[in-house]
Amino acid sequence: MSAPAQTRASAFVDEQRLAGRLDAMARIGATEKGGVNRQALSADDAQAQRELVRWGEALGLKPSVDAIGNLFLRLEGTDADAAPVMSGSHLDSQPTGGKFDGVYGVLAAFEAVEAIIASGVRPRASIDIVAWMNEEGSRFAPGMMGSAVFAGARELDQVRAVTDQAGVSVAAALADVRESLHDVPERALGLRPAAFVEAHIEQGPMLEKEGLTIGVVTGIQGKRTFKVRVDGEAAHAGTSTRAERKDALLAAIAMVQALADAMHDAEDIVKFTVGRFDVKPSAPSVVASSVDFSIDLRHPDSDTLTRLGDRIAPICEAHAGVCTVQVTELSTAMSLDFPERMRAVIREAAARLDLPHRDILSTAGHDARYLRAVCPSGMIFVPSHLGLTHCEAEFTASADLAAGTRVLADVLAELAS
Ligand code: HGY
Ligand code: MN
Ligand code: MN
Repeated sequence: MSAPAQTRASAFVDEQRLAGRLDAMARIGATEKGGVNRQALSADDAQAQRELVRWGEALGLKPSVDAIGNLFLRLEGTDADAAPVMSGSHLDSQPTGGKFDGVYGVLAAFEAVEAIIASGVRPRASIDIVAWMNEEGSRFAPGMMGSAVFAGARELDQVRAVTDQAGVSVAAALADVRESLHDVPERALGLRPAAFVEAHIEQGPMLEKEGLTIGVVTGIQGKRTFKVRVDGEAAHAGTSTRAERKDALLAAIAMVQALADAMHDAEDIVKFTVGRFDVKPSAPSVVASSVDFSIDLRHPDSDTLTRLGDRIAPICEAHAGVCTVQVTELSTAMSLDFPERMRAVIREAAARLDLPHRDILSTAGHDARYLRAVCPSGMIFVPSHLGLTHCEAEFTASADLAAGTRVLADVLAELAS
């Protein structure tokens, strides 16, 4: 029997307070066009984490960080032995990211906990608000490093050794961020939560198109990421003949075109993206000596994802010509479903609040992917205007953000009771 409406935590969610915190975070790493560039383990990321810790301590929450840079704020429950319920997302953004991707889930969890405190209900299990390290994977690839190491899906030292394009390692960047959070105690890796719930913007047009407020996320489509290195030979643009050239750029272009043709499906379900394409030495009068490019391949059907992903290396090799090519798979994540029990808790909370909702598959990736392997997990979506995301025009109405937070507050209160 759930609590009557007037005492439910959702009744204490404050839309303006949430909007104020989102605006404050949006100022950290703000871009000129109204978005954010707050990449993982940057000074802006550190500043956002410090701000979150400051807000948390003002609320009496206990901050901690783990060895891979995940940040936690704990509301102590009455039963210290009970596994905590966790909720959150990520503070890091894409280089020209929006003001809501990730940070909404962290601040919705924060607002939900503040509402639970205001409701006067002391949860039995502790509730941990979490900001996962490097979900986006733009500075350090692949993404979701924090949640993957937390869940034991990636090895700590292997992740700490990854470097960005300037040659800075995760370990070195982590040390800088840790320094700025030097007064925050460390917690051990390997803790297993009782449950995890992530609120997130849909990053697609469906909820808005159908006039709905809440998405009960059924699962996440599969994703495989690769990096491709094409090596040729630098040569003079005026003196070297076509016959003697080893032009890495022309070989890489042939590979990308052949891959795009192979991944093309009439139903437009396959998502094939080359987002990064770095030419060296990138000089107008020098034939390209090397090209590094990224591949992000996604599909809801795991067999199709496997079949298409396995074609990538052979296609690159077949179009290398006189150059050489090396294809490295960075991450392999098959499609997954969230447990029906978690979907039901979210669906019932939305229904109790009279919020129009539907089941929805996530075509974007989220940290909940890794938590799903270690505890019952679920996700709550709110609409994205025109589905715009991973761009500065990303927008979600304040009332929708608050509605998703109300659902989250009741779900967390129920799971932690
Ligand atoms: O790429 C993704 O799906 C996530 O938004 N980082
Ligand atoms: Mn995200
Ligand atoms: Mn994202």
